[in-house]
Amino acid sequence: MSLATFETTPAGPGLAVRHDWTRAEIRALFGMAFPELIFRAAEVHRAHFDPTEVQISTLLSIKTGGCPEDCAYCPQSAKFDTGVNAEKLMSLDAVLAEARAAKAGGASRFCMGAAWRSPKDRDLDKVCAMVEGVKALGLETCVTLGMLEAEQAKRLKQSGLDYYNHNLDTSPEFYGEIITTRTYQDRLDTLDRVRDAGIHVCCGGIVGMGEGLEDRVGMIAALATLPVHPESVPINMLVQVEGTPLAGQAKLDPLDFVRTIAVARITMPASMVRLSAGREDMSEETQALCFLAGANSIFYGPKLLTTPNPGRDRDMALLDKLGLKAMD
Ligand code: SAM
Ligand code: DTB
Ligand code: SF4
Repeated sequence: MSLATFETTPAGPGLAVRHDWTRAEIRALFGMAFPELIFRAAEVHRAHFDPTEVQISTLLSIKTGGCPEDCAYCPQSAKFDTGVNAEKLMSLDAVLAEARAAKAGGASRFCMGAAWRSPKDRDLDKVCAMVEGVKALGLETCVTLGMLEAEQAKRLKQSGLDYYNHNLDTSPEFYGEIITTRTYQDRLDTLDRVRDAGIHVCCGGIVGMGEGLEDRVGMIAALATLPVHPESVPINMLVQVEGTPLAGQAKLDPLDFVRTIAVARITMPASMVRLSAGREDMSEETQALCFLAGANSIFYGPKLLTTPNPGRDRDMALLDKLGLKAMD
């Protein structure tokens, strides 16, 4: 489909939520003149959201390191020597103390991550108790625990879980270069189980892993053609960690990161688009362009799961400078 056809989409630019995006259309978006692409994305953004609002989420690694998977980007894989030690699952009290602190710091959403291939049933009981406790504090809840069985997804739903994060990470073609211990189809199956259990889906990917433009096109196409768009789409810039196979990878041009955000916004107009990992090394100008291109969520607080994120003061100063406010 040519750009001209896209321009004449009956419901107007970006107002319709479509699931039939073709790679050709998505490629055409990536290939647009930068100002035109950003204008389109900003137009779609304001049709669905208040463009001056940004959701503030806090991340906590509830179970760090020692993961049996081989994701080439990840400092928590037991297969790479990254200096991240394997720890036990945190206690409920310790998690709730962190959640209270996150709320006091202005977060409205609390995301808990575990370095598992998939949760064991007895661990899932403990995570369900954490979800219940965090929700009782008035925070939105999200967990990322690896692959899930249908029954496990139902149990998480019963505990009140709002979102489950499970990323497709990249295009189906490039995926095998990054992960060999589970398949793209495994990921899609988990996403189906999460969706069927009635939990909101948080699903996105990583750029800057040495993928080509066509892989970024393929990643967005995979997300935007899901039968229901993920309600939340995290776009991560690879955080290069010494000891992982992707350390020393050529850096992606920040403008190509901004383009990926813009194309995610245009193709999934009603989803939250998260400017996720990679902000520690990102200029204020690049982040401002991401907000202009439709990003409306950030991870807030000095640590992601194991790697640094900008400090709270630095982020508050940036939001203030840009006139952006925290979403309730
Ligand atoms: N183990 C679970 C899984 O992989 O599904 C949950 C935790 S895992 C750390 C969550 C996501 O973080 C990954 O899917 C990946 O997209 C992102 N991630 C991990 N390491 C990263 C890095 N170095 N840079 C950017 N994103 C990263
Ligand atoms: C997501 O897409 N990004 C977050 C969240 N989901 C769980 C994780 C980023 C992790 C960055 C590497 C680290 O700190 O270990
Ligand atoms: Fe394990 Fe998740 Fe890291 Fe992959 S991304 S190695 S599954 S913690």
